[in-house]
Amino acid sequence: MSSRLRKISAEKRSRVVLALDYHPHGRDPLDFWSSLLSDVGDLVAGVKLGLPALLSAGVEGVRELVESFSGDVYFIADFKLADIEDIVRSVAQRVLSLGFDGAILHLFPLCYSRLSVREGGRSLDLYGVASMSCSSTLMDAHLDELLDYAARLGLAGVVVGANKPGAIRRAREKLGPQALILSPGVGAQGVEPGAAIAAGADFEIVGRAVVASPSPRATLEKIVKSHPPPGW
Ligand code: 3DU
Repeated sequence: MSSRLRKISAEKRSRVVLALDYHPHGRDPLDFWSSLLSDVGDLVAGVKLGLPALLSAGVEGVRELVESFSGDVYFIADFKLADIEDIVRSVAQRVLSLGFDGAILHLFPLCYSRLSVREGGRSLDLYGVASMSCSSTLMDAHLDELLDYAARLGLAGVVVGANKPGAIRRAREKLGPQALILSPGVGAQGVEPGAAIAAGADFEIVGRAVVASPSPRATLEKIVKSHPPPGW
């Protein structure tokens, strides 16, 4: 369970996790994402950075972005880790050192038994990918097993595609109210804002619909308004 993500979400009354993958051609990515967050940071509870951000801004660029905004934004590293436990743990440890609050890993390897990662007084929240927004994946046939595994590992939550409301409902049924369900696929991938929350997700992950919008703030305001206010 992530109390920090819920706390920030309640303060800002936002259920949006902004995915920073895209930057306009010719713009310095760090500069673009920093000015975007200065403009819309009050409307987002979390920010998700993955390989696109790491490869374009570099490790030091990512560290700088996280350091600059982590006071009131919850940062999730989305490297969709899928490896043996020792490697996943050592990457997660470095992700925590970079200042991230949470990290996303794949569940399908079934390689893990104890993944908790701490440093000083901080610990990393882990989210497992239980279902993807691609129309059909091998994971779909194993949803229950992936959810059971996430529960056994005591993860903070799971990622479930916003276009799969049945999978979101199933995740909620199996994991209970404390687990956080993060749903990508809203906007650019075709799912209407609010649909995943209506099915039982806690947060909608939105990337290009906001980041590539000519008016990101107005777009985000509309998305935030489409959500019921956080009840935590
Ligand atoms: O399509 P968007 O631009 O809103 O970005 C969606 C983000 O969510 C992007 O970072 C992608 O890597 C992530 N994601 C999915 O889109 C679908 C999944 O099943 C898992 C993660």
